[in-house]
Amino acid sequence: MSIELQAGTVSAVGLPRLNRALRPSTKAPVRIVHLGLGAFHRSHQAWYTHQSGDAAGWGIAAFTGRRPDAALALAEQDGLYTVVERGDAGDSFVTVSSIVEAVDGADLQRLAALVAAPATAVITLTITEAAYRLRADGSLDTAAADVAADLALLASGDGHPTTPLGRLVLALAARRAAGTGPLAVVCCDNLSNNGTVAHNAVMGMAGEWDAGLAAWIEANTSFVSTSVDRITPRTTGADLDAVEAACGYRDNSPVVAEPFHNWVLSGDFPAGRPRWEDAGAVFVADIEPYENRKLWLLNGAHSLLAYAGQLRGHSTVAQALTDPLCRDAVERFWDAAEANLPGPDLDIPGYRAALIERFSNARIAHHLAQIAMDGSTKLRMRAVPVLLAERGRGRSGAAAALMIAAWMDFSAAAAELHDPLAEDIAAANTRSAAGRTRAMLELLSPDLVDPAAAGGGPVVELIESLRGTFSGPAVPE
Ligand code: CS2
Repeated sequence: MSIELQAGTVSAVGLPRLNRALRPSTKAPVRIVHLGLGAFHRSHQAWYTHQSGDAAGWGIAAFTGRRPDAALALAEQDGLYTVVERGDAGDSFVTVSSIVEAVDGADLQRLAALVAAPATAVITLTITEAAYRLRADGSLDTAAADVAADLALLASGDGHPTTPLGRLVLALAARRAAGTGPLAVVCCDNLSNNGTVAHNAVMGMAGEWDAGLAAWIEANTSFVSTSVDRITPRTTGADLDAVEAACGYRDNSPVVAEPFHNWVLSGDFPAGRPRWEDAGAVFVADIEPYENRKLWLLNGAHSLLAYAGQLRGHSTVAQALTDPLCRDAVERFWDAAEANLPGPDLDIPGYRAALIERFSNARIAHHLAQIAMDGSTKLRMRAVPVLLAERGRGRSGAAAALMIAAWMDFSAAAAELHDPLAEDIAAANTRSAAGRTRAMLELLSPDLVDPAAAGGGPVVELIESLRGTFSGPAVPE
């Protein structure tokens, strides 16, 4: 959490702290375990669960990632928090009660006990795209320092892995040992085919540790794919005050989100699930078109704006979109993406128009710096597939290549880079022009530099020609 925690049970103006005594609410039994307690989980999956018709039967135990802060703040409020729905015209407030336990992610004993419990039916994940630690070819990067360290810890029987994958595998081992049967793992990170990605990452980790466990997971775990959507910027101190003024209580863990929300899911739930459809979730047989529509159009435009916009001196999505150079790049990228999305059922023109409206919501301060993180992982999903599809159709793919060129310019200029491949990127940036571009492309996808790749082929020169497009500030100083 980026907000400062304010200790105590009352606010500066004497308002009581939000909790279940103040706002009596059913404390549902834990049937969902979540890994990655952050703002997005609270504005999305926990909000959907709260809005389900059978919410009284489905409590969530949510575990943090690296730091315990979010769990500590929420635990002080018995798991209750406010979702501020921030529209163009104003705010509305919902007190959400579906999280019944907020736990420090390092508490692996509690995690194992809950995952092993017979009542637990679903594990949801928002652990970030980068946490799946996949190589450009889609397999688990067992050489990544934290993965290798966790594998060594698991092998030694230490029982305290630190990565979300290591912790999940350990907890699944506890379920196997307890004999409590199959369950669903629902990946809610922005990755294409995210169920398969989660499957491959978990199986990669489990397989290295214990072949018997890997076989059990294969037979007993349903990896559900989902497309998740709700713009959720970081909470600020001003948001805490807005909640206090509107709700008459102090909430140290509110979350601000746009009114729009969307959740498309595909897969089986062998031990049941909440009626998320009551809150608008959609269950489909083939998720790929929805996933690509969201990842390419929404997230692709976000990443393009994150790099191009910051190079031009903007700090939020809404600001960057008012810059004609950025807006034009987004529209051209959308044209390229649209040419590779199927049929009229997806209503791409309507989706694009809605995105312009959502991005222009100036009451949501969605910071480009937040979106710019972990670019090497995000661009594999957001730029590379459109670039390769365009080249496969005999076109240059320049609109998608421009996103990659902007990422490279941004990476070269940034004082500090938040990226799982930050060291490789820094090493690439010490090389001369074409060598640097080639090295950066290799980090995204081998197909971008392989002359024999289907539809791909070298795009080094194309990218080189696009470098510097956004290098001038939008407003001369
Ligand atoms: C954003 C997403 O930070 C990012 O990479 O593109 O978090 C985006 O806001 C969500 O996917 C919206 O649903």
